[in-house]
Amino acid sequence: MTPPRTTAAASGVQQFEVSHEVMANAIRALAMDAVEQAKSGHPGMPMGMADVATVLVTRFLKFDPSEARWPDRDRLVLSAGHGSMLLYALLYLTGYEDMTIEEIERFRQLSSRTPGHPEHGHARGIETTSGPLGQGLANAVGMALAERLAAAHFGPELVDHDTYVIASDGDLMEGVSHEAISLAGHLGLSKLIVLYDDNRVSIDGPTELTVSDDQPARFRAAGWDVQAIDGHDPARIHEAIVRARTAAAPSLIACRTTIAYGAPTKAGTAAAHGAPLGPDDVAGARERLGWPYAPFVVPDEVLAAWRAVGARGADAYRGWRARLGKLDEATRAEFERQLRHVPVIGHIEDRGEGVVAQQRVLRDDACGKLLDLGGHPAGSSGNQHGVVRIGPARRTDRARRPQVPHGGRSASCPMCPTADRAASVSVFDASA
Ligand SMILES: Cc1ncc(C[n+]2csc(CCOP(=O)(O)OP(=O)(O)O)c2C)c(N)n1
Ligand SMILES: [Mg+2]
Repeated sequence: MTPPRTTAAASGVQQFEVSHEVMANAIRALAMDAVEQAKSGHPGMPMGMADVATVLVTRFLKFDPSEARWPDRDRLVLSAGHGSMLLYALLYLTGYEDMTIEEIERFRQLSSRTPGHPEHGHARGIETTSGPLGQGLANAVGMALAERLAAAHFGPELVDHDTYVIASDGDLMEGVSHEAISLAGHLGLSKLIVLYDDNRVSIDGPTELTVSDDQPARFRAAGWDVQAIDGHDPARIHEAIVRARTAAAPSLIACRTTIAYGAPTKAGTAAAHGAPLGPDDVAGARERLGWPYAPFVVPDEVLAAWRAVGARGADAYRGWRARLGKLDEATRAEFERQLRHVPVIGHIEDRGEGVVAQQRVLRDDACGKLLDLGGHPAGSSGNQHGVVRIGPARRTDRARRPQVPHGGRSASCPMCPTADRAASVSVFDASA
């Protein structure tokens, strides 16, 4: 089959020469071929979510593969880490240097950049390690919160990005996701968008075997904006993301999909969750999807269309660099300090009783300086403001950890690494 040359979706938004369907099929083919070659992996999820991912990445995601750590890039977190080939295919197709076709061919092999579940640091573009279900979503809530805080400090010229999460049934079953969903709703993290692979299939069969939660209702109850769509309809996916990006609350888009979309016998079944499709279903999927190419071959025009998507972010990156360059020196230094997680050090005045400051500061007795905790130090409820009390310097060796009262934390100054010089510093609740 020759890939269709036109394309424009009903909404008139798609501008590429290769159709949405063909671009999504490139993801499906790479996923099924890589899993087949490795003789292990999860082809179903990438094949099911290929349409959603294609709409998101080709039309919305702000990123630049040659500047993978651009601080103001949109984050894309694959919480359903078992579907790692979805992410690896996207990184390869959009042109991240680390993710070559050879790495895709070495999926799940020792020392490859393409382990079974994504590992942060193995290849640029992998925002966080995921695999333990639920955690990616929780990490993403943290990322969205970090964006909110940084934007409040530095303004939208410098910090203005969205955090997208691809999550599966298993992610939403995990308790950790519940707490994270609750917090995101409470804080109104409106730039967080969860694309839920609502495929009604999990590891052992239909989800009805194990879970009866009304997931959209659960998110609604936590204050989220919720939509439910056909996850194979590009126009609906597009509309839903447009709405989610302007919603005043975090957004859940429940995308009804078919696991292993295109596979003749395994689509829609748990058999496609975590095992190769097998040669018959792979051949059948090639036929059904209209993808006649050999394993790991993405035709030049299809790859070029994907690479054009990757190249599109360079202008936005350059614009951001220019704005960064116009900052005054102190603001820029502070921005860079926060990016590098370097603590603030500064002298403080002891106001007697050992109570010296409220929130965000720690003093280390060994050097008499303040450490920036970057948050509420006592970690307690709103009416119990954290305060710092400077105690006598104590040894902080393994045998004798400093006593930390309920609601407190202790820390040593990173500038004073010698164990017997490092003072213990406790953070108490003011009300304690
Ligand atoms: C915390 C945690 N528990 C168990 C697993 C093992 N596990 C991997 S995938 C999966 C089921 C996932 O089902 P679903 O999320 O619906 O994915 P799909 O079959 O739709 O791809 C499980 C239980 C895991 N990865 N993490
Ligand atoms: Mg599922």
